[in-house]
Amino acid sequence: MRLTATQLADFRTQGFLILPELFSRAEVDVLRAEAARLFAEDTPANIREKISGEVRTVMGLHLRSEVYARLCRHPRFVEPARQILGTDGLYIQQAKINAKVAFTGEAWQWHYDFATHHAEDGVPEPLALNLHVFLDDVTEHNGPLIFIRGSHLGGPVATALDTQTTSYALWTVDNETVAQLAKTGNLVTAAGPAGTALIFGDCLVHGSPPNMSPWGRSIFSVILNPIANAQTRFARPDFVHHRDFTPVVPLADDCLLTAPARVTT
Ligand SMILES: O=C(O)CCC(=O)C(=O)O
Repeated sequence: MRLTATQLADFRTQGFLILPELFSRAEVDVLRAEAARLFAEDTPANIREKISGEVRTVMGLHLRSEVYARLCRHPRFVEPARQILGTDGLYIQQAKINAKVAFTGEAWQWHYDFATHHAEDGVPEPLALNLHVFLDDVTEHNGPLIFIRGSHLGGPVATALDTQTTSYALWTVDNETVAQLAKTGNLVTAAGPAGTALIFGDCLVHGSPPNMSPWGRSIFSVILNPIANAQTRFARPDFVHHRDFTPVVPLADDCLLTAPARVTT
């Protein structure tokens, strides 16, 4: 799969792409069935919400599941990432599902990914790409991601470590900066049916509100980073920030539909 010249230009100016129907209903069904098994596991790699105790994030996916190991190497993710970054030397920096359980799923504060991966893991430059696929229909009601269009254009903005708001420590952007950036870029809700994909850059400011709707929301995320830009600090566990810099090699386009069920890597 190749991005068009228009998509590449949009990515550069907006900082993100929304790709409807990148994955089929049959592929999403495979991912959802496997996700149910992973959510039920009792492991430190399943991060729980501060208030409800429900699973908020399932981390280290590619180490726990053949299906998700394949998704991280899916050509519909890897080829656009190679195209945007201009290199085939990419590795898996992080692979997770972020869930927001109906009525109780908590927020993700305003942030951009590089701030945390730079401060906590010593990633040198804001080059990594975050690639998502919706495992549920995502609407304005069930806690969608919200992007500030073009908020990456001036480079990394100031951040501070927030260990209080949720159970997951994050370097976050303050309200004044968000207000300033939103004056220029405005806010864009990343919504769409299950199977929709997102690609966004390391300095794009984004967040998501709590889910007070009766509909759950799960989104898969893989961050691909150039091997030449790998972490220089190794304090966080492997399932949070992955330490294997082996280059991702794209698999066959039907790799999800041919995946053996319930086999761990
Ligand atoms: O799942 C969400 O709502 C937020 C995800 C996010 O901020 C990220 O993947 O960087």
